[in-house]
Amino acid sequence: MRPNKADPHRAGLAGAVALLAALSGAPVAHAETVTRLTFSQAGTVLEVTAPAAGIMRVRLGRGKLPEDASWAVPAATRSVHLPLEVNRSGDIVHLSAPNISARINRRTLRAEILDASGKPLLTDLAGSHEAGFRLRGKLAGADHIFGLGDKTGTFDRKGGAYTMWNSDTYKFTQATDPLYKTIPFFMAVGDRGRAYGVFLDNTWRSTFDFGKTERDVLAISCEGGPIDYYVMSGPAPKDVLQQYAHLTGKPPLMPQWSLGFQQSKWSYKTDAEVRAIAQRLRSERLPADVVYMDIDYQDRARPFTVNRNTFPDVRKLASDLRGQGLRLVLITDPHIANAPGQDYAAYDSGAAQDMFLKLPNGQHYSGDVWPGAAVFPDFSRAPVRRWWGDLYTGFLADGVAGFWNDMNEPSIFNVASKTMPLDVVHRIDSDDFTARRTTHAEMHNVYGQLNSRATYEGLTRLQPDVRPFVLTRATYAGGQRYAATWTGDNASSWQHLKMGIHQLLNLGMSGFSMAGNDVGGYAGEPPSPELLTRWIQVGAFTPLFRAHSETNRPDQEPWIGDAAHVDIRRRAISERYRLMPYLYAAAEENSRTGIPMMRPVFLNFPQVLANGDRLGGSEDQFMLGGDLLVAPSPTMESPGAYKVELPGKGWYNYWTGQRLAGKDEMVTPDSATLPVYVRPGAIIPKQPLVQSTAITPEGRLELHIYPGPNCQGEIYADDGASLAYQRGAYLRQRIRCEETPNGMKVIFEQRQGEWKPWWTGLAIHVHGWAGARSELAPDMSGGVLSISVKE
Ligand code: NBV
Repeated sequence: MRPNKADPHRAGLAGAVALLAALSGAPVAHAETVTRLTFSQAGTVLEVTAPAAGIMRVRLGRGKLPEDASWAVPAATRSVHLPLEVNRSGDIVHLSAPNISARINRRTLRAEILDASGKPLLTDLAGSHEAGFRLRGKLAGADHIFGLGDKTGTFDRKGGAYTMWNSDTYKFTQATDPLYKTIPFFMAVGDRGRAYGVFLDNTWRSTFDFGKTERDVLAISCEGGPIDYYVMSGPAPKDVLQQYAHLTGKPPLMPQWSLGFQQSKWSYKTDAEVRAIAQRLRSERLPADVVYMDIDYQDRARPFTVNRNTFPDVRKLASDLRGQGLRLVLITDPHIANAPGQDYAAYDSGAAQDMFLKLPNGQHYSGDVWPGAAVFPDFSRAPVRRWWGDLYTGFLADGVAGFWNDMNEPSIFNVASKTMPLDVVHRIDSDDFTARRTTHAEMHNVYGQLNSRATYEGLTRLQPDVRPFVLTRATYAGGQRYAATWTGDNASSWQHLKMGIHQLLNLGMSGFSMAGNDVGGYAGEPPSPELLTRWIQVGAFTPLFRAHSETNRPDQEPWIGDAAHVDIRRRAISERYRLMPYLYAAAEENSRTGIPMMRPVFLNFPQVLANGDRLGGSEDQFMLGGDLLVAPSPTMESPGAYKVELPGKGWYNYWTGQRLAGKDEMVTPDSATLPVYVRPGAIIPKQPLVQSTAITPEGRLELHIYPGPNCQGEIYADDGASLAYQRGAYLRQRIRCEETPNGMKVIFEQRQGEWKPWWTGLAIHVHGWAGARSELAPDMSGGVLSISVKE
């Protein structure tokens, strides 16, 4: 995509085309292969590199190339330049790297990126370079567009236009845009799941128009910053997500407890209230791992303080909760009270070390938030992030397990813009950026990401062998390396429940797998018992399962309402704990590959996309891992029957274990059961019910086998909390099954890793086969088990 003031079609533009640099050393005129190609034409410079197979990077600038630095793509990834094979024919220079190529017109500098077979993916149309820039491109084979983070609008972004500007959007709706996060990455998916991706690494305010204004034309407008984009050639949707993860990073494996049920509310206001919540979770036998403390635990809403009247001893509270298998997560907002001379350590140490953002006149910028007037750390400086990280020392010593970075768009009260003035000065001093001053206009969209990075890096430094848990509201591409996220201030409505699923699916396709919605809804009218119940049922199958609601609302904990509802909710939460080995294996896979835990059906089954516009009937379904398909009603609250279309024949009903006779199923909604199906060929590990991941299950690991093609599953286990798994203390084992004339062989492949898991043996359940059940000794070293029972 080429922006240019000059008309790109005008013939005879002055200036010879120069192939400026060939880092391989050989002059291009005589070389077949280079590692970087730079073109210059009429004052515009364009450079093409291939940082990995299937990925092309294009940078373009007026006069010179933009700075080669990024908050999203680490330097080590950007500095790899694969060899490019160069072929020239007239004005066209064709550069090929493995699985991707680019065609550059050296006169117009128009770029076209092609896939491995030479089919165009993104074709540059003329753009412009006035006041920022505008890129236009033709999107080939883009029946559907996904990604762009948390945005609502429609699940499939095709035909829509979206703005990137991190915003505190209380009670957002389907029409609200922008929202909290900026992830300028999307994936285009066409027939039979042929996919490619585009990532514009630019933090400035921008808009993405996917054919809304001009049919089939992608238009990206940016208020400033570099033209620096990557095209990923797929070809499968999973390949694109792995290519994007290669660029922007895979999420760390989070502590296993963060996959447990998390109970939050703004706010549990006293030590006694937090204890009562913990007690009630246990007495109601509602499995849970986390209780959150929102802003009211603080002294006058000042971050990194505690109100000692209401919370006299956080250390004792944390330790007593731990005794009940519960961990504490505390909110720590980025706004530090502007309170000089008041013995407020976070302010005093920050001011003394010049850590806060300033106005152009050199004064601290001060804006109103919870503590009243507040100052803001300049997270674009590495020393500031270090100082911020150290602020967690006390809470860690108290035994607090995780931290919640809210309000980091940053959100400011009492101003129309809801954020800080654009001329606030940031002093970038980080990574491979040139140390320089810039304005908030450049840093706004990355402020939340850098806030969560400071927290994550601080926790890692302070407790090097403990996996951090950080939850952030705002972020930028690549922020998955530091934090989990949630979709902010949703409302308690059926529509939000449905929309929230689409938000999580798109977040998963934007690098953020560990994401959740406030279960039950945060704002508005409180949820009806039915809505709360269904939300808990759905939430139990989403990666981050956190119930949360705003202040001054009736209680919304899972025990609210009549016993029948509480019972359904208890069963949903308990089922998640039984599925923990499966869930944890999906989290580990995500951290290793970038494939999200929660996925649209087409990610696992691209063939559902064969029929053009539709998503194969899967618009309102989602998958957790590779084997479970969750199918709530498309109308959510409606009692009407609906058809569940499954990707192929022979799926199983998760709850009954029965195999479906046909391909699809008519379902009549029933509040007690959320329809969930299992892939034929799945092997799902489950464990005995425990009330917390802190409790080691006793007995056998269950392996649920659902006979079918491609029969396989995986077991993954480690200590759930430390980094010992990186030093070999893990267990990974692939298990396959093969049907034999009178039964089945279960094949345990060679185990990897040294970890000794908790189970004393395996209990094998073969579904769809009457009475097929078998117990076996805990020999996990590999081997074959024969089961000879068949209906
Ligand atoms: O800290 C209070 C709330 C929090 O409960 C919520 O989850 C955040 O999204 N926070 C917003 C600040 C509320 C501002 C009105």
